[in-house]
Amino acid sequence: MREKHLIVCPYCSVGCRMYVETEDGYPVGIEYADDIPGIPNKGGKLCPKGNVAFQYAKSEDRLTKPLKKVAPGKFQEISWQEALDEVAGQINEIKEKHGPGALAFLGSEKCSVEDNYLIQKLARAMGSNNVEFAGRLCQSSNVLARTKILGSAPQTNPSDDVLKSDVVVLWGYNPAATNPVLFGQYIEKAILDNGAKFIAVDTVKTQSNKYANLYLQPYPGTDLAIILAMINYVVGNNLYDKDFVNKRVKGFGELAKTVKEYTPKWAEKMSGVSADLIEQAARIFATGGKVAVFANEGINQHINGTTAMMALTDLILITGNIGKEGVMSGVIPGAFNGMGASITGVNCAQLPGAVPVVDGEGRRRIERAWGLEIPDKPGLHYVAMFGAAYEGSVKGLYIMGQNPARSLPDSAFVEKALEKAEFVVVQDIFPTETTKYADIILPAAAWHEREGTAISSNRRVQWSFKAADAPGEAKPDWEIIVDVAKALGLGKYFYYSSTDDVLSEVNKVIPALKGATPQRLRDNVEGCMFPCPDEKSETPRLFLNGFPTPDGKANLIAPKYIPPGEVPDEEYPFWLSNFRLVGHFHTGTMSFRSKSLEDRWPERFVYINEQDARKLGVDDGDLVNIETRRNSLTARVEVTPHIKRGVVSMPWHWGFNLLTKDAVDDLSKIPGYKTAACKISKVGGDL
Ligand SMILES: Nc1nc2c(c(=O)[nH]1)N[C@H]1C(S)=C(S)[C@@H](COP(=O)(O)OP(=O)(O)OC[C@H]3O[C@@H](n4cnc5c(=O)[nH]c(N)nc54)[C@H](O)[C@@H]3O)O[C@H]1N2
Ligand SMILES: Nc1nc2c(c(=O)[nH]1)N[C@H]1C(S)=C(S)[C@@H](COP(=O)(O)OP(=O)(O)OC[C@H]3O[C@@H](n4cnc5c(=O)[nH]c(N)nc54)[C@H](O)[C@@H]3O)O[C@H]1N2
Ligand code: SF4
Ligand SMILES: [Mo]
Repeated sequence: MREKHLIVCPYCSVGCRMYVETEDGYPVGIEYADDIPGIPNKGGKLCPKGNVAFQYAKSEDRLTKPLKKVAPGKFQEISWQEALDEVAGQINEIKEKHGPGALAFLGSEKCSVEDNYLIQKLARAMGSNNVEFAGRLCQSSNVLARTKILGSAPQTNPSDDVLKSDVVVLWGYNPAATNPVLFGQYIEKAILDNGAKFIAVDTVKTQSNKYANLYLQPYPGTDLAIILAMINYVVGNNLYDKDFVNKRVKGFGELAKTVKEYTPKWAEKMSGVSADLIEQAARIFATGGKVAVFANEGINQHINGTTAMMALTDLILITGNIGKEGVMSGVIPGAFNGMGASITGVNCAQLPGAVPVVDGEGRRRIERAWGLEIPDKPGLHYVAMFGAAYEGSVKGLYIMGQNPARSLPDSAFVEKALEKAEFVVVQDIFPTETTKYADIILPAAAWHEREGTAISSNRRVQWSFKAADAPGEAKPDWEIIVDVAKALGLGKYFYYSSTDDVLSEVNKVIPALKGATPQRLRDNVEGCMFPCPDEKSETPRLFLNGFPTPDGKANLIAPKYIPPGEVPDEEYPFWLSNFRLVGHFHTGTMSFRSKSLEDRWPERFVYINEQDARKLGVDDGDLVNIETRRNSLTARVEVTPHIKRGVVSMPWHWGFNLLTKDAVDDLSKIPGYKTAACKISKVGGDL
């Protein structure tokens, strides 16, 4: 029998919808969801990954039974009962011997709202705030910057507001590759059809940036200098929005004083972008009309990422580009449920609904709802968990839907930390570089094999329906967590027998999701934009009547310049950065298993500027060794005019994090992934 089932795309955060066609319960194809108004991909458009949205899950090496490590690298199938007994026994023992702080948990942007809500509740029920997900590696800089200044972090306006913008800014963001349907449906149309002015800032001249009116190409990690100089120019030339500043923001005087020294000429020296271009960009930003700003990993993932995002938020505020129709800014969680994992409190310092762990009143409200005590001190952030595992204070790791052995910086160190941990549980759909270190592996159902909620980067809460059965004994993540909790003796708090039960509790605990009920989401497949205070309403635009701060005003922060993390020197003379390809996703566990993607994007490469290539004596297709202070990797050369002299950049999907340094931003604790210093030498052989 042929059927079709509506799912949310399991890749990026645009939240596109598609039907999975099944024949006798087996997925056979994707059909466009062109009959649903209101969804991000209305009209049915999909990108190369969306077109093969379930292909990875049909791979023959899916995990189908619980596995137990019997010798290094050797695993044996065991029953679910044995697995649950083993997991609960070890976790309880670690807690008894070493206290709850010796346990650490990871949730995932690859799992549903329900799964993530439960993993953080499990951590807290065990007495530990050590619970994180890749949001720390991804958006934490912008989240912190905007929370401090505006009181709220998510994207401000619906995506189609971009069609009403006069200026579009893409800053360290390549949506043609990373959020392709958002790019095609809205950003490209705003630029090409509506004639919006377009400013792009990126270390690589990408596909997204080809129509830019102004293209700024900084050295990695120097964006902060450019933003400070733009503020300097806007303030110095009286181009700021006085009315908006008077009515809606505080701290202008201090900001104006601080940026005085950060002139465009100074920023030219720091960033390698001419003062003239910086001034032009500032003028357009301040006087060009309504501005839509999309800023992402090119700014976030630096040790000065939070400060740069604070400066950018200041610039948006003093030019009055927030709190109205036709503008846009805010965090862009990257993976399909990054927003959902974030709002459910998979965060060592935040409880569900972005309640700080240290907010006594907020914490007690959640404690009452759960009937559990929550530790009142923040736990360990993502990178610190692995440092603690290495030095021995974290002994038990429960990892759901993360591949830290490849996604964290300095992978060789992370692998040592995983090896040292006493007990590691990994709940995944495939064997990965991380499962190698697991003591117990729990097989999970893939996204289209279960139902659940996902939230797009545009705050759209959507229901995804079950399309097919999971292979073997694999189970939905939420069900596994409930079974583990029961085995740990926490059954009273984990009473759920369906995803509806979990989402109903989420509706009660997180005010912004109160009205996103299971019934509403099932009946209205276009979903709703949170905050949804009740079942009838949603909030397309934020801050129309003030900011969620005590007095309703935004608090400008006066940022000081912080240089990039690792800069070139005589021994390591090149700047090294990295980016994503449209055809691959993160550490590749999914996209490498999709034949059509793997065929088109087969291997690691490095962009090298034409003049550098000549000096190094390398040509297109040659192999080079890229070496940093941590490690080295071989990559195929792609000579290009689209990167600055002295800078090289690579996609990070193929083991790139061997090269990166584990230094983090002091404020947000995001790793400074996007800068390193390297040396390059030509090599023979093959990849
Ligand atoms: N195809 C695909 N799509 C994805 C993902 C994926 O892995 N593959 N991942 C998803 C996730 S989780 C995320 S977070 C998003 C990320 O989405 P993006 O932020 O678009 O991702 P990146 O390509 O890592 O970085 C964006 C751009 O920053 C540039 N850049 C690097 N260093 C600097 C710098 O110092 N300054 C400036 N100005 N630019 C710099 C890079 O050249 C790149 O073009 O993508 C999501 N979508
Ligand atoms: N150098 C460098 N490193 C980076 C970045 C960068 O730009 N440069 N970006 C960072 C960013 S933004 C991010 S978001 C992180 C991503 O870091 P990770 O989230 O660790 O990376 P993924 O490869 O997406 O790993 C997700 C895991 O979930 C599994 N999975 C998929 N579906 C399911 C499911 O339904 N259930 C379960 N249980 N598991 C599932 C996959 O098999 C995979 O093992 O990487 C970070 N690392
Ligand atoms: S743009 Fe993102 S959500 Fe849409 S089909 Fe592509 S990967 Fe999926
Ligand atoms: Mo991300």
